[in-house]
Amino acid sequence: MLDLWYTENHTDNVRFSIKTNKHIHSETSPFQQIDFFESEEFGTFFTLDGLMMVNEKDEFVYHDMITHVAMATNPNIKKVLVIGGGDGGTVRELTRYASIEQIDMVEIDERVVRLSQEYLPITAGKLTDPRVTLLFEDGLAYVKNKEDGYYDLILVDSTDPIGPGEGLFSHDFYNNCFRVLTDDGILINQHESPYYPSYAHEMKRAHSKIKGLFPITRVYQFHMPTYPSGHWLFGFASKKFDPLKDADLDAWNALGLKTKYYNTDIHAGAFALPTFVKEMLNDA
Ligand code: AAT
Repeated sequence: MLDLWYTENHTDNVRFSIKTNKHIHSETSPFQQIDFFESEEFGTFFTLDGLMMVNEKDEFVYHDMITHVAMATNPNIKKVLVIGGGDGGTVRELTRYASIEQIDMVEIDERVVRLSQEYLPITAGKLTDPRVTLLFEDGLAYVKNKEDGYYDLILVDSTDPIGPGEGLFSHDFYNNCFRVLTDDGILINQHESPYYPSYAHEMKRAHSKIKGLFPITRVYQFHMPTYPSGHWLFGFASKKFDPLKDADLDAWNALGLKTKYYNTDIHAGAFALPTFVKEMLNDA
């Protein structure tokens, strides 16, 4: 029997491989190369331009952490914008909150959504929730044209800053996010990884831009087995709420949501960063 391995470069000197049973789908969309695979260890997974985006086994870590930290900080969030996130996992977690009234998802590549609906119903299953509006356009242009003070929460569930995701790491983009957020709005953004220098460089760049715009800026971490180094970060930027001082963790627990990674101990713990990460962020 032939061994079929999916391999991606995490750096020029480090590779990560997954044994696969099947290469289910491959196409080049107008924006990127899209591939879906089936594997024993990670179930179905898909890659964009040769980088792991989502798999059935560890997606809960990422989607819990992008969503619940902000939702526990401000339980009154009603209007949410998701940028990217075509697999639907972030939207799935948001739809669990009865209090959320509107979820707009702006994804540049409709093909990611349609293929996820076909092959990854585990993440895409809630994209048909009546509160969800799908918009297929560039998130950068979307926030540029949106009116001031509209969203309570923006979740930037984007690819890394290469290819179509590049603009979602620009000063212009973060500035427009600030503008379209309400006075107590929160922005969660892709913050890359502190470990390998090429990723740490992007982390610092993103952080320095956001630090100059929002009064409250924090970074929190989680364990993502299939992302480079397994050590991944999101940025928490906000106009009013501090994720540690202002979070109503008892109120979040009272909602009774069952989660597999996030809990209110993790909420506090995730903001405790290793010394080398703190130093890099202070320098940023
Ligand atoms: N839920 C985790 C999945 C992703 S995929 C990120 C999505 O961002 C992709 O579907 C991609 O098409 C979309 N995207 C990229 N650029 C833009 C843009 N400019 N506007 C709107 N959507 C965009 C995240 C994986 C993170 C991987 C970290 N290594």
